[in-house]
Amino acid sequence: MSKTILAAALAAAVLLALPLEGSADSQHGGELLAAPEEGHHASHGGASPQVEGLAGAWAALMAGRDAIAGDVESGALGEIHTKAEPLPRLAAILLERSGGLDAGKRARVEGAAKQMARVAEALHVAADGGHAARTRKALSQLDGLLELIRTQYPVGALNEGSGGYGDHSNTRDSSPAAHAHRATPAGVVHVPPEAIVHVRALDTLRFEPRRIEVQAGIPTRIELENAGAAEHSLVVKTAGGDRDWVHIHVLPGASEAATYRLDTPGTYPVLCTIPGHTEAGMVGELVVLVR
Ligand SMILES: [Cu+2]
Repeated sequence: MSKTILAAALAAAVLLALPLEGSADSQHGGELLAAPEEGHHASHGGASPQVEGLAGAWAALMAGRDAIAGDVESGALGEIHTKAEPLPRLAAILLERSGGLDAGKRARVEGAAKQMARVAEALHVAADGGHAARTRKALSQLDGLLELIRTQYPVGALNEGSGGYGDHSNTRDSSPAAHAHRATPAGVVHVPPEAIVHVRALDTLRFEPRRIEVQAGIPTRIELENAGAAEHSLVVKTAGGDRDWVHIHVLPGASEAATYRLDTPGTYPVLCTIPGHTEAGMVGELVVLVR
């Protein structure tokens, strides 16, 4: 990787970061979605969840999701109905607090917030009917919506104590804040990259290039560009397989990146973890070279 290319890429990233701050036209974001029906929730005795700010709304959504996932995992479907019910309202609250997003991203959050009602309904119908497999499927749809929502925000905007809007490049970091509902990929570091690797995800369910190389111990920015119309990810598991070493998820037409330092030389499988993609051959190789 030449230093010139690196410098140019970093300069571009800085330029891309600038427009974000001023893009808010948008104390009107909250009007896009009708106010939730409080009475409906009151009838189930549910108190309003305490949610403060954008991060609070997101945390409440994720807490709800995790509670449901725990029940799905243990097969205790009895309370999923109650747990799923606040989700659409929480998504509406999140949207109301998303005035800083540009119109396109806010529209995507709005769309996902609307679908949240349908998915919450599917969850509770499946759970009430005792259909574990259908409940699981609805949960994965919920996860898809949450992921879609998450990726509309700059890094940190959904996490408390962070800088919020305006301090990010347009190519968002898939680092810890961005993957708040997952474990942080083990290889992520927060230092300036010394090299860049660019990978394209194609709708032919291929990575291009299929083989990527990084130098052991060198902080390397891994960029994943989605050139297709489907979601894709680039995931490398740790040697033990229990964690993601690298995990970048990217929506259609977007690019995502994070800086990784991978210290253990070797050749590791790369997977796209979007359902069906690995099976269809969307795999590759990550080679960590000895320095
Ligand atoms: Cu894929």
